[in-house]
Amino acid sequence: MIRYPAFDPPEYVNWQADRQILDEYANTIEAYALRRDLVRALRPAQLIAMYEGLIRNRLHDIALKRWVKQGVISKAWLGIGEEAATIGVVHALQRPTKDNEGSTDFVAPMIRNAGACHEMGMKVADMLRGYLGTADSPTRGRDLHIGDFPHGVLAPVSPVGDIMAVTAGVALSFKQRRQPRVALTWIGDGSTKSGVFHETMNFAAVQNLPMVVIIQNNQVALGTRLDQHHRSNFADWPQAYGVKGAVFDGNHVLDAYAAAKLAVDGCRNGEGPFLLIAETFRMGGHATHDEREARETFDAKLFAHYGKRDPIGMFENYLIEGTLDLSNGRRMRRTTSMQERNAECLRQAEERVTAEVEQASAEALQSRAKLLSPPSAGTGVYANEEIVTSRKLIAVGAD
Ligand SMILES: Cc1ncc(C[n+]2csc(CCOP(=O)(O)OP(=O)(O)O)c2C)c(N)n1
Ligand SMILES: [Mg+2]
Repeated sequence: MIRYPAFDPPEYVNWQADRQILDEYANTIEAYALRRDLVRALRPAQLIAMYEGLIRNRLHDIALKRWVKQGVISKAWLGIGEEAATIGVVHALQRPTKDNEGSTDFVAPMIRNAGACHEMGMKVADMLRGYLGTADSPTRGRDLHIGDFPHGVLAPVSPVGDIMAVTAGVALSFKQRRQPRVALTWIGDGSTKSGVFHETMNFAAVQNLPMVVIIQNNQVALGTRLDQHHRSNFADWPQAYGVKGAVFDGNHVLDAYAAAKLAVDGCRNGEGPFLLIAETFRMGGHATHDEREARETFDAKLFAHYGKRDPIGMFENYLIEGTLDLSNGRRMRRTTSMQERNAECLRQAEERVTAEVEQASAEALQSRAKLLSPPSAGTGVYANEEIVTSRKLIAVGAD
């Protein structure tokens, strides 16, 4: 993909694929037969959609970073370097289309999983409006935690960990209604230390809920390194809760897809819940304000290690030099002309998504004229303005 020196982590600016790491990437898919078969069954349209999803996620974050540098917003929480753990997973779900209303899966992203919102069908412009707090944003200017029920997206909950309990509630409702739907959430390595994580995992396990939990281990919680807040091996945790689970490469969109698809299918067969662990790395600060601190928090070798494993660069190279011709879906012997065709398919995909995000950014900026009106503060909340301003009810409350 095109690189953006003013916004990309330095490791990505002149990014080149490393032969040995590319071989490891291909071997990861071959390592588990069940995952390998799912990946082999993917058609060009699905692979290109995943590639577009990764690019959309990266460009959404770059648009926000540009706004921070321009002083449009004060800071942004980004998922740069962690996109595969979001995009691969969402593509394993039953996502909203024109004719499947009421039967789709449900996601509860963290703010770092913004890619889940657009891949469930939310418009990038609406997500960006969330950051601007405009009156026409999905939360009508109330919060930058963005979600949208009709698209099957629960907005992130600010106290970390609490979204686990809400997701379990959604999964419980699917089970009680006997709907073959799955609720999926991500939780950071740090947030797994909250009590609600433990309570929810146990509750989901004993209730056999159709719920997938992904521990997104990006090796850090705010400014606290993993080794400062964690002793055990996450891979042992599914067994501790008596649930099925697995580890996947969080920088590998196909591994993420396949691991999530097995879990989601398992939930539909009544084998839930599932606890998956994505191993990845935050390539920036907790948010845009502390990127320098993040560089001081970790050994530069860790940035270098993950920097060579850019989830977009790796997937792009894998597709270009693979045996699947993206232009016609045929498996073929590798040839230079097929590599050129594949590269051209991906270049066009990137061009489409770049135009989409640029347009979204311009549309969102236009919304800045739509400011929130103070009286609307009582709209859309449990106690609406009539109740709040009704003397009678206030008097009852005072009793
Ligand atoms: C209950 C609670 N405590 C503290 C915070 C402040 N806080 C926001 S994000 C964060 C770190 C989360 O780390 P992790 O779960 O690893 O997720 P990551 O940011 O790495 O994706 C903290 C401490 C919060 N939002 N909620
Ligand atoms: Mg973390």
